[in-house]
Amino acid sequence: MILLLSVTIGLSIIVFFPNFSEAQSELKTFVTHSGKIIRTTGEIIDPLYTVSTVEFDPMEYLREFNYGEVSKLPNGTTVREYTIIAEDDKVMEISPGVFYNVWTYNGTVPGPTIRATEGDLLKINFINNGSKEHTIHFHGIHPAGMDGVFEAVGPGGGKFVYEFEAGPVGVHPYHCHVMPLEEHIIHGLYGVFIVDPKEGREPADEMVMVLNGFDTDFDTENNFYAANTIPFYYQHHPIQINSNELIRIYVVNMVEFDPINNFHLHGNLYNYYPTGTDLVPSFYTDMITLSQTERGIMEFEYTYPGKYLFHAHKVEFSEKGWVGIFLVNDKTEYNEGNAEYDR
Ligand SMILES: [Cu+2]
Repeated sequence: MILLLSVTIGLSIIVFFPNFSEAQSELKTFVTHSGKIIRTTGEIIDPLYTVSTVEFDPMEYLREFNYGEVSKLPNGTTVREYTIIAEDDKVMEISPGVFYNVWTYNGTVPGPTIRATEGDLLKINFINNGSKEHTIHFHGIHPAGMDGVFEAVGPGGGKFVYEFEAGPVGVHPYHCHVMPLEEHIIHGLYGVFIVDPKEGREPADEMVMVLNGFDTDFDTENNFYAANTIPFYYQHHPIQINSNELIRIYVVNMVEFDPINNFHLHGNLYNYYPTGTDLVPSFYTDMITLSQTERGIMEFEYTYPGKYLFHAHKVEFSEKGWVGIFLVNDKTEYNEGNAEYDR
């Protein structure tokens, strides 16, 4: 009981008097990659940030789409309204024992996958609850004042409403566009924006993969790479799919520092639609190379059940976390009596 009490008091002191913990050990001065001078013990990134950790489930994120709050204008136009809140004080255990100060949209890295149909009117209520200026810059077509570059949104509850028509059809990134840009992106202020064609796409098992990396020691080189933030996650938790079922992946490369990333699929080839803007695939391949914010749509079906790797063929990236497994279930067998696999 006494132990519990002292732990509680200790924690309260750290929460309410953060300088108290700093005073306990010697502070050293470091220059970050963006030129900022920080003082830290070096043991943890920032003693202020040790009290909260981000919960993120890559399996949930994979197939989660945010269609917003839907309403109609008198002329029949669909309006989709979203609320996105930026924060920059959270810590996430991005790999066992590795804690990193993530900057988040709606509490996660990546932020929510915003989805709409071409021509819908989007209203994005942006609130900046961070300690620095942030914005949302959407890739796509919109008026200059909605670009999230020259309209910095102040910290501590600053607000801005981004309003534009969804377009063009495809898969686009969104990210903060406040300088130093690299710093705002690598900390995690990005997400995916999907614009569906009016006529829709063929039904498929759809998923989103954001290829990202983390520079945990601020030397402008990534220490970890991943599909959807957690290194090796889909290797340890294979993605279940069905044979003879169309799989559609919206893939976006958000890796900074390294000029290229790539996506190799085992035991199969995929149709690839760069940026997803064309409804006819440009390539039939098992390998695409992507520069920063380059993205596209991959479509494939597996004929043979079993376990298949997918990974960066830039081996350094796959060995540092950007690797996963598709577990292909036999559709025939599953249709005959294993309904629990049905999605
Ligand atoms: Cu920012």
